[in-house]
Amino acid sequence: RILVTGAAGQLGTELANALRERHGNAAVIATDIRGGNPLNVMDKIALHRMVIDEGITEIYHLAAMLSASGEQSPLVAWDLNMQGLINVLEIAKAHALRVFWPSSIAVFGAHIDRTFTRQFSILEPATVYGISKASGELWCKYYFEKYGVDVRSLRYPGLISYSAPPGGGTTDYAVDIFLHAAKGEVYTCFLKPMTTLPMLYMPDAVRATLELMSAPADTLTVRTSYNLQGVSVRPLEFEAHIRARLPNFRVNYLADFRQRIADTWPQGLDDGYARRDWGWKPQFDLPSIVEDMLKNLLKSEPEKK
Ligand code: VAH
Repeated sequence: RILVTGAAGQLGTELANALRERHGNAAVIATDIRGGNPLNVMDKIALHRMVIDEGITEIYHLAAMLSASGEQSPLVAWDLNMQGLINVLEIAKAHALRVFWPSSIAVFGAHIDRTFTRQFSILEPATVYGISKASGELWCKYYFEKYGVDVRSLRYPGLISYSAPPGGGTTDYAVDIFLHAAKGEVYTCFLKPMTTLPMLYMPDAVRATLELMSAPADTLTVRTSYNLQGVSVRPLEFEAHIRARLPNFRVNYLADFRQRIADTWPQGLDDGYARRDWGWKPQFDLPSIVEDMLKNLLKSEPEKK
């Protein structure tokens, strides 16, 4: 059976649903720090008990604190992101479990080619979240090489989705902008209009994850974490594409502390290793993302009286 931690988050919600569709509801144990099936990944005993009691054979370990929240509580973010992962890797070693763990473009910082960031570039993250993800990648490679733990990882760009609200990410403006547009509200964007960031539509991110996890182990040549590129977009472009569909939509730009975080991140990634090793290819471009987001959000918006 499959354990999903952080299953109430933006990615966790969708991955848990996709895994249920693929393996059946009974095959997936979706947990989060709160909710019906509470699990604190910092509690190694509780995690171990759940793995044994539920007959877990695979863990999607998504519980973590994202970049913006992490900058508000650096040591809490470090503890959760690192101890949570090490607890999972230790239990995976003891029970020969397969593991998926999300990394992020946040592992990159200074001294890289930001427009086309290669798979093996210098990792010099400027956020605690990025430091924890860069360290986590090295821990994953260590447990793979030293103990044979089959742990796999993806460096996600910003994720765009409409089902679960994002929590504390610097790229979350790319979700909030759609939520405001669908409600007919003005959106105040916390990044400057020309801030280019790599983004990925959630259906592409979920498919990439399931494709990576079903690839034969001997075809994978990256055991830190695979770069993944979707579309590189600026807030101004989201605004223009949304306004083409909703002519009254307006955006104000008021950069905050998250601008400094975004300015350290890549604007586009070289995902050649993912394409070569397991056939990765995104299916959504900016127009189709805008179309699908608004179609789903407007469908659920009560008609303006
Ligand atoms: C964040 N959405 O903004 C996450 C992600 C690349 C960004 O890691 O923190």
